[in-house]
Amino acid sequence: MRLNSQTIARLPADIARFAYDRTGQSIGIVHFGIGAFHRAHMASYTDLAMNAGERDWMISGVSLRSRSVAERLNPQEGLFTLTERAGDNASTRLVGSVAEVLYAPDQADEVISRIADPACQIVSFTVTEKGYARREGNLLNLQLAEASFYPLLSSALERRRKKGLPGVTLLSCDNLPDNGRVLRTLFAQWLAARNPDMIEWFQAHCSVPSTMIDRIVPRTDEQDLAWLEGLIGMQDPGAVFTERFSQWVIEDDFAGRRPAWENHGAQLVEDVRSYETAKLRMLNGAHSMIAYCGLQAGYEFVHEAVADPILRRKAERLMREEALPTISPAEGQDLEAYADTLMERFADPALRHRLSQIAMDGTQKIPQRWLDTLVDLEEAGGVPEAIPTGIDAWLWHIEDRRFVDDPRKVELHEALLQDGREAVLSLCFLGHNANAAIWPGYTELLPRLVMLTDGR
Ligand code: CS2
Repeated sequence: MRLNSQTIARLPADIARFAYDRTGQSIGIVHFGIGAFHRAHMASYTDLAMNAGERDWMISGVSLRSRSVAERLNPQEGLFTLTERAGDNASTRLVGSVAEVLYAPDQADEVISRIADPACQIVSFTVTEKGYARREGNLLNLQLAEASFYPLLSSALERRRKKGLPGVTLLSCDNLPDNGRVLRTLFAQWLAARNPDMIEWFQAHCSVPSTMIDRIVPRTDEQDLAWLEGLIGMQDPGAVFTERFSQWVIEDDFAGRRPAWENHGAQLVEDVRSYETAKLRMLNGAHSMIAYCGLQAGYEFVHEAVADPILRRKAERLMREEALPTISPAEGQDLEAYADTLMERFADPALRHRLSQIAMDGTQKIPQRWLDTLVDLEEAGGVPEAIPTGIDAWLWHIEDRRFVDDPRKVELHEALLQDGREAVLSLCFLGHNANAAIWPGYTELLPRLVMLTDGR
């Protein structure tokens, strides 16, 4: 038996579920990149909002590269369970906010018409760092952008303009600094190159707020699915598993309507920057270090790596002595307490968060997680120690071909073979000269990076 609208009635009574009628509701959100992270985060907040009586916030999920989520969710009409784990406790609830999953390469027309529908208010994104097709210095790589969401979004917004419809809010939920500004800048570059007539309308009618999103969502595996089947008495291949913690800080700048997510734990603020910097440099910075150093030490999961006193000390040092001093907290933001909570979250064995999941796409993650910290720390006269160990472990990681999952992996290996580690650092973190001019801090950083990681 498989989860769907017919079998819901046979779920055990203690599985919490929504009370709203899904069938009469319009799609108010189109989401690019409907992976586990979106389902455990934004889809959950939106489900709670509809459960509290709001209407027409059903989500149309779009997959850009793989059919897998569509194959898991469409046969069950978008329904899935969300399990929160903490220590020995787990609680499972049914989420109803996803209406469908479209596979963009086959269903471009459907994607465009969902966004160009008057009911659509928000287009959101968790396409990962590489999905933005961004080169150093916030420049768009047009060729890579072609295979991402850019052409669909641009055609859909053009259709809205032609129909005389209002603009939409573009909501990036990816781990990039200033994600709203980055998306606005890159999309404007796309329009300038491919659809210049649209630039003015886009700038005048659409808003692109920044957000900070935080929830650890390990990749679901067979063991999780088997456990769930035992609990609910049916199969749910769309299930997601996460921690209890969840945070969402959103810049309050919407072009149209939005769900009252703030009634369900989200914070709507004027400026997200200090939250975002703390999250990227402390949480994600420590995560990447734990991932590369942990793999190097032979561990598989985050909780195992932080149980190692040496790695734990390094993670503490990275967060408290290297990242923390570079962040100016917002009023009421307690960064020491934040570091305490992070260590607790990392240590929870219930999450079974694989180091290899975090280690992927290092070239896309390291600049905002480590290099920005290094630049600011050195400027303030601080001496980094944990971050260079992390860089060294990342270099070890890419030297070992078996592990590497990175969009620049071919270039990385070529640089490594021909000119060694220094060439890799300069290739990834300086780009060519044109970009070095845009990231001046990094030009000075290179010789330091080489020195810091040399001979370890
Ligand atoms: C992780 C993040 O995979 C990774 O790179 O660092 O996905 C992390 O779990 C989330 O940002 C937590 O909010």
